Amino acid sequence: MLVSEAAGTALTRLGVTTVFGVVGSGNFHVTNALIAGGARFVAARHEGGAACMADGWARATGEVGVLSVHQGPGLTNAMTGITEAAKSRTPLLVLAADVAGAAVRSNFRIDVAALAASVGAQADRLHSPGSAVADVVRAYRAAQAQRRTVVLAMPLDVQAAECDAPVIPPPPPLRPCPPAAESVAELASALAAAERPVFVAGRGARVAGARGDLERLAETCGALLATSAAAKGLFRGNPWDLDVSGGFATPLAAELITAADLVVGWGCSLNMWTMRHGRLIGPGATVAQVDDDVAAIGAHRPVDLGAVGDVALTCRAVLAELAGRASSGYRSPELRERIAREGRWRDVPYADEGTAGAAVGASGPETGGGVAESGDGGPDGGSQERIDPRTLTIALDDLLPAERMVAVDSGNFMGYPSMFLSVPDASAFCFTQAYQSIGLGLASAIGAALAQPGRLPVAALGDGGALMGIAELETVVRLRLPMVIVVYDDEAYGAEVHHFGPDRHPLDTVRFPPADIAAIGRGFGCAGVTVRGPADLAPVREWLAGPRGRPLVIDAKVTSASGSWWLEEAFRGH
Ligand SMILES: Cc1ncc(C[n+]2csc(CCOP(=O)(O)OP(=O)(O)O)c2C)c(N)n1
Ligand SMILES: [Mg+2]
Repeated sequence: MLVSEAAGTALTRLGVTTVFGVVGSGNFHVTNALIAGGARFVAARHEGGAACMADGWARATGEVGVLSVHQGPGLTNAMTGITEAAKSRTPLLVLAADVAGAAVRSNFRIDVAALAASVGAQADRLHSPGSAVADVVRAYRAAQAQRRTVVLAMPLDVQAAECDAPVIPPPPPLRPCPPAAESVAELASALAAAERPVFVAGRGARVAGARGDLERLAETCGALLATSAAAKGLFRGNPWDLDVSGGFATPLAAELITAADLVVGWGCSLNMWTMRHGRLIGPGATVAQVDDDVAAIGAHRPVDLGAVGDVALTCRAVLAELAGRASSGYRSPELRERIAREGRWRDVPYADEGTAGAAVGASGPETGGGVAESGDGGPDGGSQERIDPRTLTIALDDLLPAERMVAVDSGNFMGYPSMFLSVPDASAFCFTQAYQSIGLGLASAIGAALAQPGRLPVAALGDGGALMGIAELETVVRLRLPMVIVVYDDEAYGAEVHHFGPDRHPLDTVRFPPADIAAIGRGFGCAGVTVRGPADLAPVREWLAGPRGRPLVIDAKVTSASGSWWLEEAFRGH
């Protein structure tokens, strides 16, 4: 058979069920071979979108995402999404068509390996017809076992050559690595001695499926529980859950983490976001870190104790070591009550800055009426009223079903959905912020939505990021995804306005005239509603009641008087 066919067949035999991409001549045959082998192909409208879909899908399933792109521009278009995936350690395989080795004058020629390496992805290649299947298997397994983003260059001449039908050797069973006994003993001693221990679990804890083990160990030593933003939702429902540590932390979480005498990062890099540049670590606190990657230990901040090992196995070993040394640690009935009372952002009082009435359910003109059946919220009418993004998000948190999948784009707005929308578990939060690119949120929401069809997908976007990634709105409509797309519309690159505004720089380059994003949504075939005050959310309630026959775009004209506190944190890193 042809190498292109053998590669597609091999991938479906390796377990590939879903492929995202944009098809051109160079990836046409391999994509069709994947489909013939039983995989589902999801056509995106831009390779940047396809890459984010594959990334979002991989995050929400835990499996290898697969992206198929044309040579040259197909790959360069996908690079921002690939970079986000690589920096997030998403297991992702990019099937990148490439010109033939001898085609030195081809206009499509780019240095695929250099491009991949420059963004932290691993480069691999179909080297010859005889090695092609082995090359595919190696690339796929590297993505899977090492959680790497791998760009597999597929030269056209190799793809068009004949090879034997693929024979795929079964992989040897790979087991997670246990920690060294000394590390277990050190960590157990530190926990036994701690009076106020806090666990901060990250993506590694989520990937290791360590929730139960961490909860049991935390119970034994009286630790409070928190997560990095990437693992938001991991301890959902646990009464000792402080939610996210870092810029998005509630005042209570920040207070309690700062007062800890031992902070243990579990599969968590303890980076500047999660630790607020170290300000969440109190003076004299001991910092410990557990990670299966030795390079991660101490990479972002000095640690007193480092244990190399799988998070779940290490946790279990420490628990066994602590037998008979249980302590109530940080936990007390009073604190439990405080967490229940003040533990969520929505419990924190704020002054509503909205101009159309502060309370949810307040009376006012229903500018978006009739959205459910007609899908037409009607013209906005040019009102100047604006809704406070906190009030908007709290109202949405109440309206949206608990079984939801939340994907968040980047920008000043991003803390509102991240802090005020709860998620049912860590796999229901898609947070593509490793590269801090705007414009990824909508497409990653599509991938995540396809991964977990039982949950209502919610894409939370800024107006800038929404319009940057708008091409994939057609994909949402075409796939009939019952998605809620909420756009925090401040008619600006708000992050830049708030970054430079205080120093009185001219801001014309980062401000825009009003755009009717609800009408743009309707143009794509969505229902569209403009929200300027709490009362305008009535059509959202109607849409949610069903039949949700088309996606819903909410153009929320939000107040944006001052920059957000988490953004000030971010700018320290610039
Ligand atoms: C691809 C890309 N281009 C530019 C930037 C710089 N940038 C960061 S936030 C931002 C503004 C985003 O605007 P919007 O999506 O409306 O969100 P807002 O900040 O207004 O809430 C820009 C341009 C970026 N992060 N990524
Ligand atoms: Mg904006």
